[in-house]
Amino acid sequence: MANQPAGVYDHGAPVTQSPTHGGLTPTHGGLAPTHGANGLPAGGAGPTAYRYHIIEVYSVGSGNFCAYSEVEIAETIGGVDVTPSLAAISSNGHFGGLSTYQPGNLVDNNVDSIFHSVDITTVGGISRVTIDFGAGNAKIPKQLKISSRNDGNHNQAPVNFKLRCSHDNVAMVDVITVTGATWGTTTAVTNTYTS
Ligand SMILES: [Ca+2]
Repeated sequence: MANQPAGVYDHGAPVTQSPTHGGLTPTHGGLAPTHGANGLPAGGAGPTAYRYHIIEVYSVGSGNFCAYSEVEIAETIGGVDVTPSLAAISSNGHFGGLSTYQPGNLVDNNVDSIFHSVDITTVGGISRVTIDFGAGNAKIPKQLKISSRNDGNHNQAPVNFKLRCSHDNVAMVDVITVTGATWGTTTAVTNTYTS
């Protein structure tokens, strides 16, 4: 610098540099995204676990009341029922507000205790039972079993219904859709559905 006139500087030939991260590849390479928009599964992403499992019933065999005795959910076909220890199961209305008809009766492994809805025409035509597995305890909805009542009103069992699932109880995805379920003419029939 001392030998150069003021205001003139020799910067030398331009230096060609490669990017400083040269040679490094992304560390997440090969991982595919497991979720689509809104946290719901992208097509073909494989089984997804959900905190909320919701049974929505749109029609029953007879009348305007929906009643059934048991719900079981398993994470694999033929797998263990994950519902019995549940503390959080709710509905959009059970008959008379009576404990005899509360939704918790669906997960007590007893076909003699039932969930019995309010008149579904008073709740938008949908009886909804929501199972909340709790934060950090999401379950894969692979298999659903529903059992009808163990008495003469067994034809109150769901005919058109869905198992819907959600991470936040707001955005729902239809997991199982059943149209025209049949329950035979006997009591406490168990039907099995898979996703
Ligand atoms: Ca029961």
